[in-house]
Amino acid sequence: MAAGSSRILRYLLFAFFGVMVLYFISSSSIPRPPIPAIPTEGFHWKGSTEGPTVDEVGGEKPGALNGQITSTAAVKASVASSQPLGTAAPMTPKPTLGLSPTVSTEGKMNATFVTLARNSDLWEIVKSIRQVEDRFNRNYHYDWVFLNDKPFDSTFKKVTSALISGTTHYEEIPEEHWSYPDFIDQERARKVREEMAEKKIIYGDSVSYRHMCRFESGFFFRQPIMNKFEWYWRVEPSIELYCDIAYDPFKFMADNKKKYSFVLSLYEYVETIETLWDSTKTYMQKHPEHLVKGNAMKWLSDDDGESYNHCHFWSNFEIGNLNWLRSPAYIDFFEQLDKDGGFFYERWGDAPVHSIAAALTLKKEEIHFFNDIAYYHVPFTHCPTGDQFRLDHKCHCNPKDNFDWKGYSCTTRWFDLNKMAKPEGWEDEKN
Ligand SMILES: Nc1nc2c(ncn2[C@@H]2O[C@H](COP(=O)(O)OP(=O)(O)O)[C@@H](O)[C@H]2O)c(=O)[nH]1
Ligand SMILES: [Mg+2]
Repeated sequence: MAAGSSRILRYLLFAFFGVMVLYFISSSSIPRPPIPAIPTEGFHWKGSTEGPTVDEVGGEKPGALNGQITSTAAVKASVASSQPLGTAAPMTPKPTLGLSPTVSTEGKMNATFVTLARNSDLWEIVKSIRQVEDRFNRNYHYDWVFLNDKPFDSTFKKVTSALISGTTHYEEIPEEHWSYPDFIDQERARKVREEMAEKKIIYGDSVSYRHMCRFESGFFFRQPIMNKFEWYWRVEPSIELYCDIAYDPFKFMADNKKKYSFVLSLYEYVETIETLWDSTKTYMQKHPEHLVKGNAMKWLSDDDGESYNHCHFWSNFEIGNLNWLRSPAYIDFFEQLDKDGGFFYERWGDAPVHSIAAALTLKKEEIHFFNDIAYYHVPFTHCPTGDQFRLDHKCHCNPKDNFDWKGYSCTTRWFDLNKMAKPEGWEDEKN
């Protein structure tokens, strides 16, 4: 009896081990979700005061982190979603990581995008950022500087840094760069605003618009953060970029000795700059040493400098050299204008200010028309002329909207002054 039951026990034990072996073999072939390899905490956009930045934890290496992420942008995107991945449900779809493959950042220029914005501009500036990234910067990862007369809030920082593939910087403008200088008669300035409001001049009654124009004319390039850079590309909210930019415009500028550039030009609203040319003449008399031989004065004036024809480059788009803006030639110009008070007693815009300075203090060859940067800022479009060009550059603008050759544009004058051949088909786009 004892021998019989021990035999049964042995059979049972064999059967049990057999079942266990079969179970292990079959379960080891069940596919398992991969274990996420992304660190789960402590990431912050550059400029944040808490915790290490992506760069500090080595996120800048393309293809790092287990091959799951291909760029700093992707790291940031995953960080911005701030999902602690160790606790995420295994089947949750991953955020769309990795735009297209990164190119080498060797030979990158000392350059940055720069945007002046309010917190309330967030949902318009993100549209611009998305376009700049998709059309260009996702392959280059240039920095982006944000400037504001108030502190940027955490939503603004979080959303913009998640979209930008380079390092982002957020700076508050010092009060002395966004207020009335002591020599300005504020009562006189107030009366001007009332008069302009009655005449329905755009932004005529706005104080903040005047501070903005003065800041863009005289101070953005002198902010401590901007001193780190040599080149800037200005981006405003709600712009569009219509074509791929498959080369580095900063490098193009440097290689071709350019200092300032534009995509749209037009005539300024005369009521806003009645005495701007008088101040310019004072500057020209005081500082003949800054007037460069071979400059573009003929683009500004049809009578050798006696009067201004109101042509200006539209400065909501600019790629330029910061050292030129920081040069005595430019600073002396700004200071003359500032003392004369037209930022407040009229409504001088930074576009004619930058344009006049560029046309007087640079050689005309140092100013570049970026035909291949197709651009929109309400209400004007630069859509490159030529069907094949637009197809080759994957453009999505309507050629009918192109402003270049219309009567109110100054770009035809620019081509004529520089003896540049106009593209085939330009005459069909005149009207
Ligand atoms: N921080 C800040 N930025 C401003 C202010 N007003 C305008 N801006 C920015 O200055 C730039 C020009 O302003 P915008 O309203 O686009 O003027 P417009 O293009 O001439 O119609 C944009 O980048 C705005 O975001 C302001 O009061 N504060
Ligand atoms: Mg604008």
